[in-house]
Amino acid sequence: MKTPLVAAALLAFVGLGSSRPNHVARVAPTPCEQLTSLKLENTVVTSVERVTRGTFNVPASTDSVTRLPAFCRVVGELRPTTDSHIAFELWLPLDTWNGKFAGVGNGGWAGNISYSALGDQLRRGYATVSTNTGHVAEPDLDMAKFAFGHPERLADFGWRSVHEMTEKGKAITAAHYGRPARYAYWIGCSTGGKQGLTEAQRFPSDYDGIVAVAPANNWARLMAGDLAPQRDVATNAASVLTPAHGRLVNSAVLKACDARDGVVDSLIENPGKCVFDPSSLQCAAGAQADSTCLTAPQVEMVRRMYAGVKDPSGRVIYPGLAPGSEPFWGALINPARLFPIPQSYYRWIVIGDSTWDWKSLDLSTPAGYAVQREAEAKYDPVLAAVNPNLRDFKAHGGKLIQLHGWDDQLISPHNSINYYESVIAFEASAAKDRAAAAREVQGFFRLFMVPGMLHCGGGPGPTSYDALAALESWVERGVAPDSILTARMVRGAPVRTRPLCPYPKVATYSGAGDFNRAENFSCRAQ
Ligand SMILES: [Ca+2]
Repeated sequence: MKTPLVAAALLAFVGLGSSRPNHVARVAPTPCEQLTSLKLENTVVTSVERVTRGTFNVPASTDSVTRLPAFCRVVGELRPTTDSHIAFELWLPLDTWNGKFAGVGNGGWAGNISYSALGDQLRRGYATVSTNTGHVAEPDLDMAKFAFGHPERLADFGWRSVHEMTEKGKAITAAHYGRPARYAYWIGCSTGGKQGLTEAQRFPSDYDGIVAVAPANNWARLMAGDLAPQRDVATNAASVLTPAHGRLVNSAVLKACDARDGVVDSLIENPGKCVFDPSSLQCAAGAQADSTCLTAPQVEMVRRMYAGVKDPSGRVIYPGLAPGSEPFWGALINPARLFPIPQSYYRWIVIGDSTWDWKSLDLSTPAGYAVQREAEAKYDPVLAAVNPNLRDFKAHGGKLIQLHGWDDQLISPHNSINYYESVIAFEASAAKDRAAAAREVQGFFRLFMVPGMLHCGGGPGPTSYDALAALESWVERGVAPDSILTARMVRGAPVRTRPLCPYPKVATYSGAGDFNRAENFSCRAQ
């Protein structure tokens, strides 16, 4: 058997760092059935199968992934530490390979293979890989239980599993086709967006292009940002906002800010510039509180949602949600159905006590904030992806497209702006002026804010876009995205198109023509 030796040679070759080699190493392809015999460090290929075109039924689930081309399904486990059990799946197109490799991301605390995302990339012709990040998902408050007493599993989730699956996924891909992939791309949202930024920061030669949507990259502070408003409504019934109140506030916000962008279309192109005072909705003295006005505690709650979570000195430690997102706040502050991702984090990782009451953590007190600071110091090195130094990624030739919905109801859109600005500030600190630094960053990293988009997709705006196609053009043909076309689709047809603009530019109406057509907009700084 010479296959293992060939694989070892290829792994060494791929491991040199560049996924875009000048000399394509061609060796005899390894058929699907023989991929179990590959010898890869800390890796077991547990099964392979040829899957015929059509529908793939997700294991242990009623879900299915449809319209797939035929592929070789590689199932395996990565064991970089003695406590690591990182499941991965690599899907290799049998007849439709585009010569490229795509890693796909996870959501929340992960714990599952992202089958639907694998299907998306397989349909495009990619050899594509996903990992469960090293644990099997558990529900609700137990989502983060996997890390209790298992620091290596937390590291697998935090940064290691994606790098491992990428390295080994590339090696298996190269062995199967007899040559390495020409380009490698990352596509992920939320935790998947964080995973993409983690790769750019820690393993800058893993990917040539990264799409990072709504990244949960400022992890410890995001947990604080999502916990604090939940605590507010859980401990003070007077601050609860019903869906009717959400709609009430949204109507007033649109009245104040919709027309600011020159188009009355129920969309706010730049919520960062929207000035709205919720006290304008406060019930008149003596009036019956109902869904047509807000009580004083409700006004205060609306203010908190926009302002974000603050430390005891009043400094914002995680930004709030944007004007326009109010109808969707129930995802976070519905006391009947709270959002467990941060509660599970504090319970199992920060406090480490299954009997701990998450409502006892008041971040606005010195004692509560001390818990937060200690957790940041301990876990940001494992879980966060906030390093503004992307120079090695840039030197590798990497390109990064980050997107964030302005109506995101779970992760503040301002967090993406803050990260983007931090990368510019880092460059500017090297004795350059800010404008020059911004231009330099635009050469490899662009942020696109998406008006009317919720967390990872959907929402009232035009939210159907193809960021990967824009990234492919940038990486493979050097065409930087000056805008990305987005559409609102109704029954498969576009009813509104707009350009998404590289921040800080905003889609600006020309003043004439149909405002539902992108050609009547241009990207301009405001
Ligand atoms: Ca508007």
